[in-house]
Amino acid sequence: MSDPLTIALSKGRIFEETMPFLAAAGIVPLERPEHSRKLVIKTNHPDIRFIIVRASDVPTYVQHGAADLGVAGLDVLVEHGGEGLYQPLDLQIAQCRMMVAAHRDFDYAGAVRQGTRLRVATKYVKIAREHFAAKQMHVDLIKLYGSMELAPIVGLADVIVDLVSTGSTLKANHLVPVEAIMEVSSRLIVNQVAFKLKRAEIMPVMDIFRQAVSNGLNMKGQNG
Ligand code: PRT
Ligand code: MG
Repeated sequence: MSDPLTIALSKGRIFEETMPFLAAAGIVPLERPEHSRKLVIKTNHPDIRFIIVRASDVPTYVQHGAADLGVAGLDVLVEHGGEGLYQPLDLQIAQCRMMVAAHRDFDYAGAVRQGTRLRVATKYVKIAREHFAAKQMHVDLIKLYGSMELAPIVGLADVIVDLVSTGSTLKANHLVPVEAIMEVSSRLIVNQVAFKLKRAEIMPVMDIFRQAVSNGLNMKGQNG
């Protein structure tokens, strides 16, 4: 018997929105990550298991072959760089938008016009750096690991770069989106070496995802 295929997922929206794709092929987890502390989750399919890791660690596990496949947001993939990864499929799940946001009283357009040097707080340093470089704006990047919305309120930064889905987090903190950077959705990723060596095992799993995407299953699976 060969090793099971390992699929790296993060708990929360990625796990929840990925399950319908596999359920369509009769593959279901034997446990739910939110009800279990287990980080390795078996499925009813003897050759497929999940590992539960931080969203930003999914590409790293797949890159190094600790997982054969994974599901990761485009935000996470751009920050990671995509080395060693094959990205065959946009699953169109966990959709959101990378945006620049500022306090509602901050004159972003004016700052851009005047070439003001902005302080930008973000978890997405690479995306932010490339965005402002393309606009030929000089910025000081401040790396944060969460709660970016706080930074403009307490004067740590002029603007933030963060993901926005409903916009309610920005609103609750008196922030407004001032510029869109990119549309974000989650992708199936595959270890490039595994794709060659375990092609016979991986192709059927990729086909399950591909079929489910073309059937629009991602829309039914969305939980916001
Ligand atoms: O939470 P943790 O620190 O462990 O990691 P994570 O935030 O990276 O993981 P998770 O599971 O929250 O997100 C996984 C992926 O979901 C991300 O990499 C994105 O590709 C995608 N996604 C989709 C989102 C959102 N929508 C989203 N709204 N990720 C985060 N958010 C956050 C956003 O950062 C902000 O704090 O939700 C807040 C805004 O939401 P709204 O609805 O108030 O606009
Ligand atoms: Mg989160």
